[in-house]
Amino acid sequence: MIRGDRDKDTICAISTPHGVGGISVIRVSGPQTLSIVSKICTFLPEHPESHKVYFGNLKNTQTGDEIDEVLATYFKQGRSFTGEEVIEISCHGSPLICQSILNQLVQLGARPADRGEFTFRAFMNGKLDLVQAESVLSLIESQSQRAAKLALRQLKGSLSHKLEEVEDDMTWILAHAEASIDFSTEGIEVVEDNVVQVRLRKVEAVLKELVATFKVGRLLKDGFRVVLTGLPNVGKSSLLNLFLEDERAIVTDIPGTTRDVIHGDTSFQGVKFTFVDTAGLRDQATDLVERIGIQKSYEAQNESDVVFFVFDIEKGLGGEELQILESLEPQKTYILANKTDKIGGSKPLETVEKALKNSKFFQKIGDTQAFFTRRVFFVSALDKKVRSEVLQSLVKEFADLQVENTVLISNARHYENLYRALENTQRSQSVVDQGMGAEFLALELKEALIAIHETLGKRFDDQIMDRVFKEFCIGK
Ligand SMILES: Nc1nc2c(ncn2[C@@H]2O[C@H](COP(=O)(O)OP(=O)(O)OP(=O)(O)O)[C@@H](O)[C@H]2O)c(=O)[nH]1
Ligand SMILES: [Mg+2]
Repeated sequence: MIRGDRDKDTICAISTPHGVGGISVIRVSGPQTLSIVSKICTFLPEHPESHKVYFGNLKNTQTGDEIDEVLATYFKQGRSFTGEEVIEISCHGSPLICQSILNQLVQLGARPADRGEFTFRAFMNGKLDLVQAESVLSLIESQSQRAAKLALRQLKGSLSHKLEEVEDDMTWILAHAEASIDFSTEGIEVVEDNVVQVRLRKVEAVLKELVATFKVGRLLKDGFRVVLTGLPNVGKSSLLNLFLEDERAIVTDIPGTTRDVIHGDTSFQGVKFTFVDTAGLRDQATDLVERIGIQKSYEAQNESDVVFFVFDIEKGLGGEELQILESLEPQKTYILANKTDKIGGSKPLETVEKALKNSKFFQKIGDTQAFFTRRVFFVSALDKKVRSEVLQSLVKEFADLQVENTVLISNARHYENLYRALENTQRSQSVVDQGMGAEFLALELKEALIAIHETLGKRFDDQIMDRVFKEFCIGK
């Protein structure tokens, strides 16, 4: 993919979305930028000022024909996103115009950029560390306000700083451990074990905290996936429409109306939610289409963060309902007792509790009291207020961290690395506890440090680079 030996090339790409738009931006970066662009943008002065915009006609060098009226913004080396000399050409947003400008640039010696190559160069030139490079992508792709905020804070370095603190502590311990190895033959103790333990505990605490934020971080970044499940005709599709504020799914009083899986996105308090409606579950479905729908419904449940188990309060929680409930994972299950309007809006919590008491589902719940207060809702699909009541409680339970002040991890690569660092740190502690000697401590700590360095990109190989930059598209 991205190869180091081509890093001296001057690269170019369209950095705005492809297709027709008001304007498009073509980005050119590399040592030859000014000399190449000057040939088509003859209005540029010999020594343009950095961060200044120049206006003029962009011309075809062979025919002398005018291609477009453009704005060219100049960034001098060291003061651009990539760290190289950069010119951004804003032209009119026609794919044809963009393509002919790109053709011109390539003919004059620029090379079309690879995926993420601008960000890659920013990383190689020390403008960003790897965590920040990844946050550029998260920011571009963020689908909710909270996700965008999280990405922006990471771009500004919140996570990087925290990791650098961990790195400092690890380096300190490692240096002392290595010194101890050198002096061990002379019987000199460089640092006392308890001093090392204190530092290790500090590192462990920070890593533990970060690793634990991944669940929330990932939900903030990707949003919640909520699947509605239950018997046919209980009101799953009606509730989907209510949550999406859109008549997305067909609602009828015929059991077995929904057969396919229906998705829709919505956002609440800056968090993205994807709702998934599925076929009602029933054993006696004889229709092939419905049976396939039911199969898909089970698959959707497995892929979800949260399951809303919906039942009809008028019918109550009978054997069939309990059978479905027992197949669900309690940690991600919410119970929505629907159609309360039919029983005069009452909320017979005791009845639900009683029905659940003898079920296997109940036995799997740790804190049953908390489950009943937080996870059981009495709703009516006819009542618009239900949307905010239920979503509010989800946000509260999963995402109500002070996003502004908490450093969260939301990227699987970071999670894997930090988890690895945590394990090594914990092993380092037992090495010290057991008095196994500085060599063993150094060995474990080096591994932990490698994991931190790989996260920040202070150490990398092709595999790491590929994993990070393959997610990017061309022009970023
Ligand atoms: N009174 C009342 N009727 C409801 C409520 N929710 C749904 N219904 C009605 O119940 C019937 C079934 O609703 P759906 O939303 O299609 O139920 P479903 O669970 O998606 O059904 P399947 O797709 O067949 O599995 C429709 O006639 C709805 O109008 C509610 O809260 N109160
Ligand atoms: Mg339905």
